Amino acid sequence: MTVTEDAAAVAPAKEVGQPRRRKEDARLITGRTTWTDNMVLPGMLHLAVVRSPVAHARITAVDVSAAQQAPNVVAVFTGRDLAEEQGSIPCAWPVTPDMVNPGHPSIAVDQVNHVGEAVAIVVGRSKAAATDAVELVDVDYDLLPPVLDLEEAVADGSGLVHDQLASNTSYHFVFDAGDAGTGADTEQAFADAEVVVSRRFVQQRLIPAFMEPRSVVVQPQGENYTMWSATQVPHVLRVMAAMVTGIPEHKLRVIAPDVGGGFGGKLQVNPEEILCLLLARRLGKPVKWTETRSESLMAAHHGRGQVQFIDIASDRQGNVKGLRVRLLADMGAYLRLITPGVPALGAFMFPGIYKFPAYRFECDGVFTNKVPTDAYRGAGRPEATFAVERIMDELAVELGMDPLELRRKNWIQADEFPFTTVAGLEYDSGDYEQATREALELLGYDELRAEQKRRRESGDPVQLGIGFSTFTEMCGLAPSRVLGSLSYGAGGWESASIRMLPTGKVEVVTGSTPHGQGHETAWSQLVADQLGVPFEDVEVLHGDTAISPRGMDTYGSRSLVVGGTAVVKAAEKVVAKARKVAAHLLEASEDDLEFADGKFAVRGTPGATVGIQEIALAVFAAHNYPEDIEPSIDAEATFDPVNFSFPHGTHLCAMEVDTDTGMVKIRKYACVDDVGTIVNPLIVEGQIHGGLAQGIAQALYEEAVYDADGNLTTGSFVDYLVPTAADLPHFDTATTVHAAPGNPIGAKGVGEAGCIASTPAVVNAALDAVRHLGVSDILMPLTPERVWRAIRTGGDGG
Ligand code: MCN
Repeated sequence: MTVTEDAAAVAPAKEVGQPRRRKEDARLITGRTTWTDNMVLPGMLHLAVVRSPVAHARITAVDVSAAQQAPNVVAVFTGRDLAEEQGSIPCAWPVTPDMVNPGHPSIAVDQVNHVGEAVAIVVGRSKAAATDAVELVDVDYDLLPPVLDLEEAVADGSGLVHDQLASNTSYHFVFDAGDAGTGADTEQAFADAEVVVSRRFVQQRLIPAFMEPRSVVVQPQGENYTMWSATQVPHVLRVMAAMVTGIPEHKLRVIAPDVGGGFGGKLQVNPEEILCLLLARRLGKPVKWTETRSESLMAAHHGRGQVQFIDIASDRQGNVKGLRVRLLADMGAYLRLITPGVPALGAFMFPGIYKFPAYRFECDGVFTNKVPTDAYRGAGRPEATFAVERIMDELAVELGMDPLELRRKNWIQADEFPFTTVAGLEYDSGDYEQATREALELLGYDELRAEQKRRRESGDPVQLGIGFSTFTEMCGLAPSRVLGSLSYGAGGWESASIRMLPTGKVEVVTGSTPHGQGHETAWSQLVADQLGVPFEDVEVLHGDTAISPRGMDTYGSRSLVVGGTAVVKAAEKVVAKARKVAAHLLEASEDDLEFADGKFAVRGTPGATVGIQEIALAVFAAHNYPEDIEPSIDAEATFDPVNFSFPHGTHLCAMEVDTDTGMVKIRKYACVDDVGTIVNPLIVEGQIHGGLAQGIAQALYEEAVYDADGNLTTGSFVDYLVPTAADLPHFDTATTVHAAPGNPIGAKGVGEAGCIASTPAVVNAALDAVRHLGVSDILMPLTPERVWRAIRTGGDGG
């Protein structure tokens, strides 16, 4: 992969780099917008879903007669009723040619495979009527033993989730650097190594827990359908929904209005979206569905869910020689949009920032009787970062080395970029040493180490630990030719168009679909600089397939790097077109024109100027433009990156552990991230804070827990512990800037960085505090009970 892009094309930054407050926030936080559930359409019907209370069973009978008789119920359907038309929820990422996909009906037909799976649907004239009638649907189940544990699911003699399949394994994916030609033979490296450290880590299941629950409204108008959905991916959804339902794509418009968070959880084609479309077609009426919070926790896809077996090889001086990873990845009961691709994406990130000469990765995608997993902030990369940053600490302990010195010895040096890793990725730019130096200072490292020593020596019941995480990630998804070779339905390009309106105001249409990331503000900053127009004169339109017909949507921290670059490129074309009109109006040659601050000026002729905003009016109203251009100052551009972008950073956590009670408290958290050129530092800081909250939550608070029957016992926010601001420490954040060479802005993604980096820093800190008490691992989340037990028993607290 080669990285080339002309950085000179970008206009001087005036807006870019400013901590502009987000222009979208006023309407978002004062409720002056239309969320999907606010939509009320004439004659609208409401959908409620009958969900399975059991994890694994054959459906022997579904009696809907009482529900059908209930007041204000219009219709009740079972999976069998819709068997002909419901198709299968698509999976767009076949990670191996022989991947097994059992298919995923929107409503179960013969068998249910997880608690919360739809078994019937009720359509009512009101939400209350539909919801009440759900209680009247009588389903008989013939129970089957649930398959819940990943390691048991792949053991000989395990029961099967799908009994028509030969095993619970959907696919076996291997990346071997020796075979790929990107590294040495891994088995040999391990055979020759002086030191080998092996560990088993568990990535618990997490729930994306977005603030706005999933919600969808479909309006039929003759043969045409408009779907409003709280989705991250209106463009992808339109293509997939057309394929599943047979509704022609050009008859289907998908709108993602303002969306209250997604975190990967709304990167999906949901059964309920398909069902609303099918019902609107059958019944000829608008249909709405909005989930309750407990439905969301139970039936929206989960994230993570891996057991990781990881081996690291090294010599006695701490020069790493090889890395070997074997993963069991929990797919849940079905493959959803990119379920199998999530661990496969992580495959390329396990080597982290280190120069491993040999690397082998193997992953089994495993079915269990739980709700499917899929993308959750970081998708594969937090899991990989956790494993490598944890095992580096374990190796340091084994070698009796300082964990930072071990990292320093092995990480890629600043003068080695671009660097091709053993996993075959070309890291673009950065300076790990600089970020680490600044993070140590920000944390007050030396003082905290001294305090740790004092507490250790005095036998203080509250011990202090310091944890490291030095990370990079592949984001800015993605070069189409890389992504296209791995999946279908998703390329990595993004499109934008810009039109100057007659009064000089500017409409920017983007294919990215913000759901909390502030694109309206950041894109306005980019355009204001490029066109030299006021920030306030720019309006950014998005999330509607009729308004922005071409788009690949928002995930994988791709929007600025890919979508923002498309905006910059469209702006360049707008300026080029306006230049022709300016030359015509000023009766000058295009070559004699300079463009700065929104004005074209004739070089050497003071006073001969015309503004780009005036040009728009001249073209519209005065028909004053050269013959060889069309009468509009607009342009469209698509950008397809040649490489991923690789933000990096060093995160440090100082943690107090009360050895009497097992309570942990983050004493200080400092991080220095490098996300290349920063468009809006306020947004970037907010993104890092949000990511940190989620990464710390994985380490300390959140876990989707199932009981022995496969019931989700964390089915409400009383049990699923999403931290509030009060549970989190102050974050000391800073940035270094090493521009990305792969896009003209020089930006790298930031949307997932905090989430990827923070989890291992927190766990490493806790272990650093209690390792002298014989603790070498604690299962996440680090609840007081687990920490206490690990201290008492020396196990992992489980
Ligand atoms: N930005 C910047 N300078 C940079 C990098 C980014 O100013 N060098 C700004 C961008 O202009 C954009 C924001 O930071 O306004 C995030 O940009 P980017 O890193 O490109 O990420 P995306 O916009 O593609 O957002 C996706 C990312 C992901 S993958 C998840 S998950 C996530 C996240 O964003 N989900 C979120 N942040 C979220 N924030 C909110 N509020 N809600 C979610 O659901």
